[in-house]
Amino acid sequence: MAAIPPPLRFHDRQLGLDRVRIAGIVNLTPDSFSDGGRLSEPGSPRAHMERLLAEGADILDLGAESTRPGATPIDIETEQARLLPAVRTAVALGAIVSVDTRHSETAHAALELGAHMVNDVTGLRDAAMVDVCARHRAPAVIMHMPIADPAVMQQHAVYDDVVATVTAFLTAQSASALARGVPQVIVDPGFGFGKTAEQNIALVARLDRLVELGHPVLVGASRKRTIGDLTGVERRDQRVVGSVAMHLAAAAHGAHLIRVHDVAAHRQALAVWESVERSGH
Ligand code: HH2
Repeated sequence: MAAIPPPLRFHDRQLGLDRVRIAGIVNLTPDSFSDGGRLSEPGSPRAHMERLLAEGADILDLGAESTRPGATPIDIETEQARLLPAVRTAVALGAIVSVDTRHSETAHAALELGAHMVNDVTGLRDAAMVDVCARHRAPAVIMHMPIADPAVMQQHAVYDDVVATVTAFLTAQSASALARGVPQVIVDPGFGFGKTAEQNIALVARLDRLVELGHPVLVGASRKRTIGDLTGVERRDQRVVGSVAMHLAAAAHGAHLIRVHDVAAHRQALAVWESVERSGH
């Protein structure tokens, strides 16, 4: 068994990784593929965040720009107008707040408001994003995508060896981020980001390769296309069981954090799975 990475250290607290931690997804985008804009009505994000926390989310991951395949990008002003009020609310609720953004200006503004960490789906390719995380002493999620553009990423799902390519990218990006002052990094294979179902499955099956890097590992498969492909379930909100199964497989292969829409279902599944894992038998 690989050693447990040290706790995530934030400006006002720590989060131990001796058990699998749940990041609850808060989509503040009108075109989010999973929530279908449900959260775009005023007043609703707060109730949603309260529910995720009550269900046992360890972290809230707030994002305002859809990164679904083919999504159109939004400008920074629109992103911040959607995101920052929710960051304020999440901080006031006492949550550990992760901001899912690829814009360093937005990450900076959110961290100034008390957010705890940055989740960058473009894998800290932007030097300004590295500087913001370093300056705020904020841990950062480095996710793999083959090209830093969700609009065309599916055209880049071509790898000689997807596990080797993703491992090499995350190794290089983490070393460079740490060298430039980011205090801690979390690595993420980028399930569904410029990858086929088979490639996503390979990455979970060989998650040990990422665990060996010694950083916390995050997997986000929640309600994604691959879960639909594997189960034949078209409706995203009906992919909960498939998502739980994929995340338990990820946990069995060493994931420390999972990013999910359905916190209660995952909390229940982890309670049962961890009872066996941790029983010492
Ligand atoms: N997946 C999505 C968004 N952010 N961040 C990390 N670290 N890992 C992921 O796998 C990941 C992510 C896409 O999922 P979702 O939030 O459900 O959809 P949308 O693109 O509409 O935000």
